[in-house]
Amino acid sequence: MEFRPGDALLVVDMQNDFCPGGALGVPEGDRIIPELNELMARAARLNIPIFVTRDWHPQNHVSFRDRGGIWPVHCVRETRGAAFHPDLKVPAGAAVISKATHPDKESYSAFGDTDLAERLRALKVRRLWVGGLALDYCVKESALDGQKLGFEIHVLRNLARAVNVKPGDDRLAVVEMSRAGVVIEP
Ligand code: VGL
Ligand code: ZN
Repeated sequence: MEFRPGDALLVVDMQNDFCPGGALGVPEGDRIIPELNELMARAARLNIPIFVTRDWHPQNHVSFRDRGGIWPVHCVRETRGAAFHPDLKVPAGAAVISKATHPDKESYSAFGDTDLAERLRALKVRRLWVGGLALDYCVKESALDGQKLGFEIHVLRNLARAVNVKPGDDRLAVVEMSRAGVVIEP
């Protein structure tokens, strides 16, 4: 792919807890880091805005099993598990977007309860390239929301990995995004 003016790059939840060995490890989640690093470096050189999200939960977040949710405790803000993977090279100018910060609200989407849409509009962004974790949760919901908000969304399939709670969730996510008008890039 090639960046052009009006583009932005969104790197979703490349945090320790979503990588193998983490509290909610996504299979091969760390394998996409080198290519994401290259892409972020390329975007930075071209002055393409970069947004890097992080799941940033309070310790009593509603998505955790001890509160009736479906997930183990993960990405508790300020903890090691919530930190970006140490190999991820976030360029100096990138903006960090923290999401799902409210104890009683789940938000898989990078657009939920954040100012991401406003910031993209302020930068005159029309097209958004998306990669990261997890394809079947936060990447998918961010892509669907972005599309609804009027951005042209391109998901970089090879720069994302799925949790696959059920086998095939990755394929379902791709179908759902395609149907909504999201472009799935190889
Ligand atoms: C995510 C499960 C729970 C994600 C966040 O980033 O995809 N998945 N919280
Ligand atoms: Zn979460």
